[in-house]
Amino acid sequence: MGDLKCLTTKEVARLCRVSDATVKRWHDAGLMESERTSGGHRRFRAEEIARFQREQKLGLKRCHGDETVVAASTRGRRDSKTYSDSIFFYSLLKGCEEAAANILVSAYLQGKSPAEIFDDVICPALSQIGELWASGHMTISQEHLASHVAHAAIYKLRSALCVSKSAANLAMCCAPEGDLHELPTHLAKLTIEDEGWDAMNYGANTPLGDFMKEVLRHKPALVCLSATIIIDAECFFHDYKTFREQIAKLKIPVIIGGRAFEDECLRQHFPAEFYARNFGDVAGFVQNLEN
Ligand code: B12
Repeated sequence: MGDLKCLTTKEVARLCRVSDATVKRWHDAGLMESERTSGGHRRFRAEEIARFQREQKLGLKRCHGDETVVAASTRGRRDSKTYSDSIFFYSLLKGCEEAAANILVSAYLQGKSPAEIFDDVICPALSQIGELWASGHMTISQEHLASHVAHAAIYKLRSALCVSKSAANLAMCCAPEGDLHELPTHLAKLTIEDEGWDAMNYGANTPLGDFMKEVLRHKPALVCLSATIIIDAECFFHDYKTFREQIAKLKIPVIIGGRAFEDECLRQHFPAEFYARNFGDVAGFVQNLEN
């Protein structure tokens, strides 16, 4: 857990999706506590805002369906780590974008790093969605809805993250041609940004040859390659060999990650400076690069 953060009135307003004046009114009515800076400005402790959001059910009001159904099913679950993790899963299932976003932002405000949120909340929930789909308990449409809600919630989380405006280091991320899974490279990008770097995500289904040209143009300090599914292994292997040769000349380190690379035999064909099992690994590698 990182340090708890203090928020300005404007930041609280943005998180709660209300005006600055509304936040001041809530504060003056005693609904939320704050401290004052030496200049007399309000500063809100993150856990106080998380409490307020939970109590006021902010972010839940646009949720579809019956929340009690979600709560009832959650009580029966024993495999999720915490109540909010399983609520996140049900928010995806039920298409509750606001609730899903609220859980992620609250976790962040309580001091979890983005990498921890990705590894502990988002990935397990999507794994469960994938299992339901694979076992025929969920239709493709339902899986699509859940994935879209996850994407939307992550975009909302990003708006709460402190992203450095002019970072010295750049990382470039992509997933290879044929792989349509968008989230891994997006999460890798956000993880790297949270370490104070700049990051560009070219996303899924990117031909490696094209990406190479971009890498040569921008000369990043790091390349992050994710593969969930490799459609044409022979072609990818061939393209990666050329890619790797070029990139080695520039001495740019490469991180590989993703479900496809969990196969150790396959991994041997893709030499890289680092194999990341999760986003915590990515954050750690970036920190080491800086030291
Ligand atoms: C959403 C989804 C889709 C969506 C993607 C939409 C989109 N715009 O992104 C769509 C509908 C396109 C899709 C299609 C398919 N999918 Co799909 N999909 C998923 C689902 C539910 C979530 C994927 C996701 O974003 N996960 C979030 C990532 C971050 O988590 P993760 O993959 O578990 O990754 C872990 C690690 O590998 C690591 N990690 C992952 N990536 C990276 C990257 C880096 C850099 C690092 C450091 C770490 C890292 O972090 C995670 C935590 O440990 C997964 C289920 C699941 N378990 O994830 C199935 C899943 C990946 N899909 C699967 C399948 C089979 C398919 C299809 C073949 C189905 C079909 N018959 O058409 C197609 C393939 C399409 C293609 N050519 O790519 C299988 C893959 C099985 C396998 N072989 O491994 C899964 C696991 C479902 C399942 N249980 O069977 N899918």
